[in-house]
Amino acid sequence: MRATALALGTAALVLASGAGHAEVIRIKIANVAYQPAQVTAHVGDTIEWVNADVVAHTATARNGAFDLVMAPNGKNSIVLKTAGAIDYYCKYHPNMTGQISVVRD
Ligand SMILES: [Cu+2]
Repeated sequence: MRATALALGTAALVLASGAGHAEVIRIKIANVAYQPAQVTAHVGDTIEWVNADVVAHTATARNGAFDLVMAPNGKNSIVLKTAGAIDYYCKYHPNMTGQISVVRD
């Protein structure tokens, strides 16, 4: 929805801002990596990690904001509450790292 609003121009973008336009951003986990490793999201958006590997992974925020476990072929999600950059990693595979840049609408 946000990309569509951008394509329609500034007036539409203003109308589209505010509550009710939260998105779900999916991050695939495959081959022991977050794909994509870096995403930009907005306050109110949901981040959903979908694990396509046959082993469990976590998404563990270095600032303590979240600590999720994704079972093999499982998924888990959070809703972003505050703006800022969040670095996260997998507790089982510390080489797995990702970042979410959370901005306000
Ligand atoms: Cu892992």
